Amino acid sequence: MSFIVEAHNALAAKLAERTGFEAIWASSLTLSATMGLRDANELTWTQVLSLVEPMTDFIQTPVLLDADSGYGDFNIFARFAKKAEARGIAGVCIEDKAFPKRNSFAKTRHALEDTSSFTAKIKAAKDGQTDPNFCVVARTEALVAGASMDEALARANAYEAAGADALFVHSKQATATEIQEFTRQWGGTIPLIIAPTTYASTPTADFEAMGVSAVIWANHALRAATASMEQVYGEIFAAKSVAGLEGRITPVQDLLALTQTDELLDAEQKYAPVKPKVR
Ligand code: SPV
Ligand code: MG
Repeated sequence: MSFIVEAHNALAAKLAERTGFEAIWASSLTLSATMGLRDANELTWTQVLSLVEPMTDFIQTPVLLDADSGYGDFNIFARFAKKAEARGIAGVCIEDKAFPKRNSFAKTRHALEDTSSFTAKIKAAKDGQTDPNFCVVARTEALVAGASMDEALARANAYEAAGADALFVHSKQATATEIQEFTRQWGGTIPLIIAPTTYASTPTADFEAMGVSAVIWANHALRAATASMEQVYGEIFAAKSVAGLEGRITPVQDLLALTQTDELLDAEQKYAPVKPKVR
């Protein structure tokens, strides 16, 4: 089983890579949140690409980009997928929600897109790719939207038949019961991906036993960073001082190292050495 973790910027992606994660989830929820936006297609697709490009520039680990419902029809999504591939993004994930989508955990109605429009997006993106390793992951939100298990299974089968490289089945339940039922009934052959955010207490070994190929921990880095920033802001504000923080926060030298400042200093010696003053 593979483990994919969320990153919302290049620095987070680098930390995830250094930790050893096999792939990065460029989450629409967390990318939007870092921009002060709702996870509701408020970010435009060109903004999404601009936000993810520094991640792929900075790491070698594959990035799976959360492309919401594809930002439009088959044509828009195929264009998006081409641009993503050109920027070194390993794969794009699209979900079968109507545009504009809402985050799966937003307490609202979740409208599904009809299967034929959605499969057209999968086919157009697959037909348009030039790198054979580029992936299109199809995500069904049927269970999130309150549709039946049969509907979820029928959609999953249609997405596999349309050429999806993997299937992501999402659930907002507090337990893995419906995911378990889905995996029991689904006869598909493409890898199965899940994001256990609400059913996080299910042991990972159970997912493996269900035949899940990859788990996405979809938002935990930004949530950790948010909690940590709130804590530190609170302490600084209360103390009107930063005394006592060193040792508990990342040293400045570590930030310089993370962004390979040494490499710049070496280049400086080579290309722009400080010349001794002529007197
Ligand atoms: C995201 O991380 O943006 C996702 C997963 O799409 S979820 O927030 O669970 O919808
Ligand atoms: Mg998303």
